[in-house]
Amino acid sequence: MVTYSSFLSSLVDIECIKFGNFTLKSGQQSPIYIDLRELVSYPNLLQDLAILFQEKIPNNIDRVCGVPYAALPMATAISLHNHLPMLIKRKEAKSYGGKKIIEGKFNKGDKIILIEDVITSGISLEETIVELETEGLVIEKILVVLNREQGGVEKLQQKGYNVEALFSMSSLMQVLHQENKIEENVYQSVINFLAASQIVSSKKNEEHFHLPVTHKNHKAQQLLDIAHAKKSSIIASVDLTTTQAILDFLDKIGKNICAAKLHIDIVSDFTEQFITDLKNLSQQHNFMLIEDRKFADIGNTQLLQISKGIHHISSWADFVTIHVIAGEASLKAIEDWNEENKPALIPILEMSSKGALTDAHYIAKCKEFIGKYNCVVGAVCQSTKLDNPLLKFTPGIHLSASGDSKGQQFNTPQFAIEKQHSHFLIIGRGLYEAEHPEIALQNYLSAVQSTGVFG
Ligand code: 5BU
Repeated sequence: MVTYSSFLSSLVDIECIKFGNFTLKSGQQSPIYIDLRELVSYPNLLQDLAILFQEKIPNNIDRVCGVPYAALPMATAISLHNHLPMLIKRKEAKSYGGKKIIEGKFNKGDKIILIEDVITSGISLEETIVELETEGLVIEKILVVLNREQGGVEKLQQKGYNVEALFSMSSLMQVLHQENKIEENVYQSVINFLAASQIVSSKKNEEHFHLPVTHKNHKAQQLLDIAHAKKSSIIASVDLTTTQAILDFLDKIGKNICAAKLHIDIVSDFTEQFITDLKNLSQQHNFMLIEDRKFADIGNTQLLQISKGIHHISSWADFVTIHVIAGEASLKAIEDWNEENKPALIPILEMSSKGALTDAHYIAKCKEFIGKYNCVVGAVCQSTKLDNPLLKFTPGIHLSASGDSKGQQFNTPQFAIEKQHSHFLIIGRGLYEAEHPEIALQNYLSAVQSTGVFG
C-alpha cells in the first residue's frame, strides 16, 4: 500500500527529487531540485499518485483536466483510476481546425478538477484557469502535487479557488528527514534555503498583520511565547472521544501546535490518569491546554462548573471558553475568584456556524465590558475586530472544505489571518481527520507562515 512517505522516498530513488547544488531558472543557487516530469516513465508511481489523490477528489466532478506536460500523465492516471473522463488543456491553441484550446468532450458548466505538478507563484495556473473558464468549464478544485510555498496556493485561495497540494516543500522535507532519506546537513541546508526564499517572497507583499509579542496576562504571554518559538499560531481542536486517541494524536502533532483545545465532556473513558498523561504530554511538547466548555451560567454556578465535578477543569486547563450571555457579573465572579492558577478566559463573541445568533448588537454589548477584566485574554470571533490587547481566536478553519452538513462554516488560514486578523487559528477535522495529521499540520503551518504573521 502506498503511503505519503513511501511515495516521496520513491521520488528520491528515481531522482525526481535531487539534492546537491543546482542553478534554478531564476539564476538562484538551490540545494534541492525537483522535476516531476520523469514520473511519466514510472507507471507504478503514477498509479500510486492516483491513489494518494483519490480521497481529495470531490464526488460531483464531471471531468479531470491535465495541463501539459508534467501533469498530463498524472491526470491520465487519475482519470483511469477514478473512471473520470479527461480533458487536455493545450499549451497553445491549434493554428488549424478551429483553434481548439481544449482536447476532449465536454459541456459548458461541466465541473472539473484541474491537475498540476507544481505550484510556485500561481501565475501559470491563473492563466490556465482563465482559458478554461472562458470555455465555460467550472473549476471545482485544483489538485497540485507540490506546493513550493511561494504564495501561489494562497493567491488562488484568496480568489475563491479550492486548491490542495499533496505536499509542500516543508512537509516533504520533514517526511524525508523522518524517514532518514537525507543526511542531517543536507536537510538543514534545504530548510535554511527554503526559509530564506520564503522571506524573500513574503517581503514582496505589503505590510503584514503580525502576532503580538507581549501581553499583560501571563497565560496569554506564555501562549504568545510558544507561538513565536514554534512559528505556529495553530490550536488543535482535539474532538476525539477516547483518551488513547487524544493522547496518540497529540503525541504526533504536539511539537508544532501552541495549544490543544478539548471538549472534555465528550471523552467517554475519562480517568484521573488521563489528566496526568495530558499534562505530561503538554509539557513534553510545550503546548497549552484549552477547555472549550462554553460556560454560560450565573457566576456562582460557573465557578462550581470550572472547579468541581469529575473534570475539575481549573486544575489543568490554562484557558476556558465562556459565553457572557449571563452578563458582566458572571465574568466578574471569575475575575474576583481568589485562586492563584485559575484558567484565563476566552469569551465567545461570534460563532462560526451558519445562522449563529451572535449578531452585531450582541457582540457590541459584550465588547463594552470584556476588556476590563485581567482574566480575559481575548475572544472567539470571526470577522469582528478586537481592540488591543485582546487576542482573537478563530475556529472554522479548513484548507479544503467550505463547511459541513451541520452548519459549520470554514475559512482558510490565510483568510482568517490576512482578512480577519485572527491571532490564533483553531483547527479540528482538518487535522484529526487527515490520513497523516503531521503532514496536514505542515500544510496548515506553511499557510500560516506564508502570511508573514511572525514578522
Ligand atoms: P472543526 O472540526 O475544525 O470544525 O472544529 C472546530 C472546533 O471549534 C470544534 O471543537 C467546535 O466546537 C469549536 N467551535 C467552533 O467550531 N465554532 C465556534 O464558533 C466555537 C467553537 Br465558539
